[in-house]
Amino acid sequence: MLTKLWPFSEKQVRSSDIVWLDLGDLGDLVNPNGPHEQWQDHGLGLLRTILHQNGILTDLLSTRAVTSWEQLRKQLDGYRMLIMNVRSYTFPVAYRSAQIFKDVNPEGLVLTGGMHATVALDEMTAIPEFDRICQGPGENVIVDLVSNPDSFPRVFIGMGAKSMAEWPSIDRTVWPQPASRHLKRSFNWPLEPECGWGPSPVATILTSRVCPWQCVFCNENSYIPNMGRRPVDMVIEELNYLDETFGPIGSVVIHDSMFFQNPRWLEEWIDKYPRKANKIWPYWAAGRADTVRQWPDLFEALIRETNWDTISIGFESGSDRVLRILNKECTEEDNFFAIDLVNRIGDEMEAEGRKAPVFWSNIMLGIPGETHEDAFKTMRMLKRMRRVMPSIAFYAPYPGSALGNQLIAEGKSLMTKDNYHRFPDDEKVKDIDYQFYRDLLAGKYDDEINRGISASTVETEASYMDALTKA
Ligand code: B12
Ligand code: SF4
Repeated sequence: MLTKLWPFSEKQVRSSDIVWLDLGDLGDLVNPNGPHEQWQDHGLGLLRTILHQNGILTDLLSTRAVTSWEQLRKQLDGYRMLIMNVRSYTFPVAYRSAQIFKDVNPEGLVLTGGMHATVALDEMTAIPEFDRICQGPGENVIVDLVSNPDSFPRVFIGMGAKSMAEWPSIDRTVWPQPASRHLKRSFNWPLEPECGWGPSPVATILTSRVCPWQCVFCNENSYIPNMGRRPVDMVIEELNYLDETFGPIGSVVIHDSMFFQNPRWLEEWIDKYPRKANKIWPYWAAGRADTVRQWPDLFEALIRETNWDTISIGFESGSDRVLRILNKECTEEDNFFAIDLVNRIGDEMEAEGRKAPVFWSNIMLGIPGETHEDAFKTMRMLKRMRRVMPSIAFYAPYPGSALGNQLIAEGKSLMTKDNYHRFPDDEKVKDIDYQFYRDLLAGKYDDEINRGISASTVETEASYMDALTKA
């Protein structure tokens, strides 16, 4: 395996003529913009683990560990094969890397897969440097592909496991290391840095793969095949192993798009996690307001008994009109129910001397069709939350989602193949009055927002500009 030296050193120890290139913005593992940029790619981790377990060693490089394309060029020189997991937001970095790779290794082969291949195949096939493009899951195809790429057509459909129970635990030492002395000291790799959701170091983990809902800005179940959830015992065993081997773990992030689904699994989690985990680590995980309303007891038990401490809810909007545009299938009432429940549980836990749970509240602004009054209602909803980390972003029309595809087709998306990796406050859709939203977040309309809501609800007077989050 490649022993990565400091990013400013050109020396590499090579053990293979195949290289997996981890993707992200240049320098994110040297001098990152924020903690999320340092988090690790489970797709890369899973597939590299499978390759290594099957005797196919790969070296690792990362665009995040270099600070210039020139550095990357030198590092890529001499490899026979380049492999990449391409998501929409890493597509620009991926195709530039492939061009550099071919420049220095004209006979080399570039193998790609990942979300962008599934949702925007035309953009992938337009890059001549991509020699193979795998759509969909890759766990049951990666070994054959890397061993015998000639037996595959340029574009092909991958093969996934039926259940996450079939996935090996990721060997996390296949992940890239922090690439500066300062970062190396800040957390114990291959655990991950904290981002304010819980104490460092963080173990990120997946227990489920696909969210079954159909929100039009996301609807990942239209492009990710469904698969069985990882058994509770395997999740706990993996966390205990990580704790004993690399820990102690400070907190856990459950990366599932939708953790709060499948009540039977959740009941087993409530039963086993407190008993079998080395520690009841506090964790971040995602839910929906309507199912909180549907299963309030289950939700409360998860908070109280398993330390579900940072509750990510995709509230998105405080207006029924907009929630309908988004096909969120949640109502204002559902949102208020979830907010009031978490406020109440938080008050009680604090009275018991325990730490209260906090919302990680996902909010979208600048949704096509949203009126000023809709946006005011969203801000009012946010103010109803007593303990909240607001995660606000201007709506982004990602390919693959129904609304994203529609806006792209209508020529209204401002996201292009060169700038998919957008920041939360970038302008992403034509004809949206972004100045209004910037003023809104800066507090210019606070009087209007506060009018009509009770004084006790108005918890926050602060500007929400800092709440524009890329996660
Ligand atoms: C965890 C996660 C994150 C994490 C960590 C990201 C990271 N470093 O990996 C965080 C919180 C940081 C994050 C952030 C964002 N994310 Co995110 N994230 C996810 C999530 C929930 C899981 C990803 C994952 O690990 N999947 C499991 C692995 C195993 O799957 P995989 O990587 O796709 O790999 C499989 C296949 O693609 C294939 N494959 C991959 N590579 C290759 C290569 C070859 C050769 C082959 C054959 C096959 C193959 O095989 C693998 C195994 O089946 C997904 C949703 C999802 N369900 O996947 C969204 C998702 C990837 N994120 C998404 C988005 C939009 C974002 C943000 C832009 C959101 C924002 N607020 O703006 C940010 C951008 C971050 C950035 N750096 O700029 C979108 C991407 C849409 C797209 N078209 O690409 C997704 C799909 C969510 C959604 N439904 O919209 N994200
Ligand atoms: S936005 Fe959330 S609830 Fe809707 S489909 Fe995506 S992950 Fe599921």
